[in-house]
Amino acid sequence: MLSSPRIPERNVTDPGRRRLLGGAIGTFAIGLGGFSQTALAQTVAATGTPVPASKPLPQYTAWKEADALIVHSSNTLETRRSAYGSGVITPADRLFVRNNVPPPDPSIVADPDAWTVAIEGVKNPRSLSVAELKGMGLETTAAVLQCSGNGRGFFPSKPSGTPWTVGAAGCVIWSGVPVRSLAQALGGPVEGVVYMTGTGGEAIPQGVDPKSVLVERSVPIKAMEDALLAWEMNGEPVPLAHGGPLRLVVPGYSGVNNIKYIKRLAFTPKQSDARIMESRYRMTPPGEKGNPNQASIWEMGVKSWITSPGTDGEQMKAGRHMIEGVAFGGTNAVKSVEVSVDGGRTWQEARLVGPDLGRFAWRQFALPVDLRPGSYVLASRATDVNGKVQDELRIDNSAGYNNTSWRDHALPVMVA
Ligand SMILES: Nc1nc2c(c(=O)[nH]1)N[C@H]1C(S)=C(S)[C@@H](COP(=O)(O)O)O[C@H]1N2
Ligand SMILES: [Mo]
Repeated sequence: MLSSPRIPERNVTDPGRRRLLGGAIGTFAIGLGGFSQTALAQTVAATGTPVPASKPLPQYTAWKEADALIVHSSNTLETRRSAYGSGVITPADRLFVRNNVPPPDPSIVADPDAWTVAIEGVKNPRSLSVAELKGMGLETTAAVLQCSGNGRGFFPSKPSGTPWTVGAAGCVIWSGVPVRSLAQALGGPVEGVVYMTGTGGEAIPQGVDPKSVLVERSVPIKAMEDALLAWEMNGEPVPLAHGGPLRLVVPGYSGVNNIKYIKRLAFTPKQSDARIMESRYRMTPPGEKGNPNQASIWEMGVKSWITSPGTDGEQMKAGRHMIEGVAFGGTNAVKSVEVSVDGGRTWQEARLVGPDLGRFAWRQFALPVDLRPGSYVLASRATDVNGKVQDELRIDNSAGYNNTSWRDHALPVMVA
């Protein structure tokens, strides 16, 4: 068997990994009461990589798999690095959650077809229900959903915000009406339109400046070609936590542009003046304030990381291991992925595994390696179809956005 160079399509039988998910992580999932200091200390001693603690799941995500997630706060849940599994799609119950403000009342998903969205900036503007949208076009797109702060936890400057490492990302399948079909059905965008602007359906608290809390983002109008108004995620109605009843999906664009519970979709000559657009989610140099002249967080860069083995403190034994991970290129497909076991001194080409779900999805990669006892630094580096190689180093910025550094995502492991 081992002499065969073929890589199995999946690596579901790795007993070490199963044990970890059922054992060590299970201990933390009981909640803070069940948190075992001894187990954590042992894990740290074995690998130097602590398994982060977690809080109980917030009510609107109670259906999720607690063992697979790190709950940072009621509005921020991260997928554990060891919980991505070997399949290309991230199951809904393991997918990260990020809300800038608390989500709307769960009653909005009781009758999804009744939700309405106002379409503006077209020749014939009007409000449409989800039931009506369902008759106007259908497309299914697999796309990586990634928070722009994913990888913030690797910034030595410790920017404020959730210190996500790799788990504010997933690859999900969206079904809905293409925005381009919708725009066409309403007479097309009016003259002078430059942006597509989506507005979230969260209630604005009384006495608060709406611009300071409104989740409203503008993306270049060209993004309309691939965008969807989606009512299904991974084959089920979009759950409240992920933007149901209706979500704007802008494939290849950073998470914040994918507006949940969308109430308004407008074709606009200018960018939104909401704070989340004007001064936040910008590549702001350290120490400076955000402003509209700095690059907005739009398209994602080429990026990859290893998901197994050796993640979340998993102990590794000498012998053959399948190095596995995920790689994506934002709006471009991934062409190849290289893997290193010596921190990037030497690289070997990995195999792309499993179905290719299109340029916005991620690819799984795998490389079998024989590891003798010792210490290693496992790293991966993706290249997209345009030849753009994943960055070695992060670009410093005040909020810790867009970390695509392969060095930051490298994984030190001890093999016994
Ligand atoms: N209406 C609305 N849409 C939103 C947000 C929000 O707070 N409200 N958060 C954004 C951010 S910052 C991210 S990373 C993604 C997270 O999507 P998820 O919670 O489905 O994983 O949703 C985006 N869309
Ligand atoms: Mo985000």
